[in-house]
Amino acid sequence: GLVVALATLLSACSNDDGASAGAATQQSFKWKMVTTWPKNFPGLGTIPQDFADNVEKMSGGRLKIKVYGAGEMVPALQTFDAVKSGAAQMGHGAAYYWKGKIPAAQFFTTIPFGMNAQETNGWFYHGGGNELWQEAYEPFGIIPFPGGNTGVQMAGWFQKEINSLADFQGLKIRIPGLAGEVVADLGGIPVQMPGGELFSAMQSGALDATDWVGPYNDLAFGLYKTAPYYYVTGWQEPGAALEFIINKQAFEQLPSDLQAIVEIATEAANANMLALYTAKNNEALQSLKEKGVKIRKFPKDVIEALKSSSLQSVKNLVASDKMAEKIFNSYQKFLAQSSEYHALTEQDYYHNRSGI
Ligand code: PYR
Repeated sequence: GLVVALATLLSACSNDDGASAGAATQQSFKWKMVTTWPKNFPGLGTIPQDFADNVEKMSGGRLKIKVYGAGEMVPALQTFDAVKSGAAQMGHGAAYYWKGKIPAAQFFTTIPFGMNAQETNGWFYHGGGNELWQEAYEPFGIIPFPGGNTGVQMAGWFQKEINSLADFQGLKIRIPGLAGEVVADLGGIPVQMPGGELFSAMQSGALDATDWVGPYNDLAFGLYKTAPYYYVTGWQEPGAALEFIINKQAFEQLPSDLQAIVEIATEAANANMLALYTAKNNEALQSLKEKGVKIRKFPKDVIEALKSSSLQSVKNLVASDKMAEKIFNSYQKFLAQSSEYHALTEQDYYHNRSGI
């Protein structure tokens, strides 16, 4: 950010006299933000809208950003391409949706049995994660910023109970990211699908099961109407990080004060989303219980199999992709230290608090 800001400032000063450099900083910009969520979807969609409103207010109207829901300008899963081409200056989504293009991007959303939200934010901002993320997106002319986190998710909605590993055989489940490889390894059929299509795919029987987010967002989509069993233990998404992505050329055209406003507004959005989910998931869980949803846990041997297959899937990814290997080395070191520390603190504290 700083280097880009300085370069912009220097070129403004060297090309123009003082008066026009001053005028350049008063220039106004209109941006488009495409997203992978239905327009104003609770949290995932409303936080990017809050971001746009904050930027407009803080810039005195010099940067106006119009937010588009999935399908309004481009389909959900074309968000990255729209930002890359410059059709939209920015986007909001999740890095693992681009795993077909950038396998290493999966580390920047979530890894099965990996970091939680708190750890992910520590790694992003103070453990080298953001720099690696920028490096991974550099070839696409895109600058990423953390864009929120849902906290630990739920494992999802299932038409039938999972009593043993055999129940994964042939199971058609919507599940994003590396968890898809895990499900395939256990004999299931993973499906990549944007959130807006889940309800009808479950209703029609095209899917036997689906993950989405957690009570707050799953209630909003009415997924409890499509399957009786709600599995806890979001093994697949222990803290899904979302992303703001910005076309690099568009960002570089902003004067340094607007660049700073954009960057700080992403930080506000990132923190506020986790706070929102921390509050709303609790309330929504009570509503789902009142609706008679059957909450289930996977048997221990299923969790163990998911875990060992997850570790193998990470190994396969790392072995097949140089950038993934580089990111993994940083991620793994941070996670190992954090696991040790959190075993002594968070984990011990939750254990002591249980029953209150
Ligand atoms: C999902 O697509 O599953 C998210 O958690 C955002």
